[in-house]
Amino acid sequence: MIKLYYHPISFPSLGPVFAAEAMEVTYEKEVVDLQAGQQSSPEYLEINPYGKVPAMKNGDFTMSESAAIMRYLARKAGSEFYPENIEAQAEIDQWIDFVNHHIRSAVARVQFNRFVAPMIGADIDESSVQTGLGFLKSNLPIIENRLSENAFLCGDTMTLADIALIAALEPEKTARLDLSAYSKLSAWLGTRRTETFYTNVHSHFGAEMGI
Ligand SMILES: N[C@@H](CCC(=O)N[C@@H](CS)C(=O)NCC(=O)O)C(=O)O
Repeated sequence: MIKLYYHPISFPSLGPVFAAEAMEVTYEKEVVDLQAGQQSSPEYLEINPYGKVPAMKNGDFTMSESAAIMRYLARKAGSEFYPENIEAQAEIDQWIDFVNHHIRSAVARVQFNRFVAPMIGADIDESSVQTGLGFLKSNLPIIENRLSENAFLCGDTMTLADIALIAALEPEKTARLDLSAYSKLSAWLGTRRTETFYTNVHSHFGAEMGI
């Protein structure tokens, strides 16, 4: 049985969980308690030597990196979320990379300083927040434009690229992101968050932690 190791407020680790749900993969999930340092325990380092979530175990096979895990799950399931056609895969890969490099990393800066740092008593770096918000201001219009032209990032149906985007924008509320300028994206996210693949995981980001 496929096991996904994750933490509910690690938005990178929600990508594989949402993907597994959306593709109806049979899996189980296990929370790695990041606050207790479980990611550095000898047992967990056996699964992911880099000490991060997410990770995946299927029999003797283990791996990490959210986007790679999502692709593995899709290939195993033979899912149309990552079709066999290599041009279709290339387009999905392009948008996964765009989302992870240009959106998720910017959200992470804002989320860390506005939400995680106060929670763990770390210093808040306001210049990092401004850098993150600047990246989002440059890059979210590209997503907005894409979703104005297509129902999903890569056309008419949902793919792994959309799952990556949904996961990347999970901290919308906790990072106090203002997405109101992006009406298509906001409506799109609102709809996605009512869908079974999402509600099977949680009602909203942070719900598991009482946030
Ligand atoms: N590139 C990785 C990022 C994973 C990552 O940064 N995970 C964080 C949580 S969001 C983590 O496990 N941090 C624990 C630590 O560094 O101790 C992916 O996409 O899977």
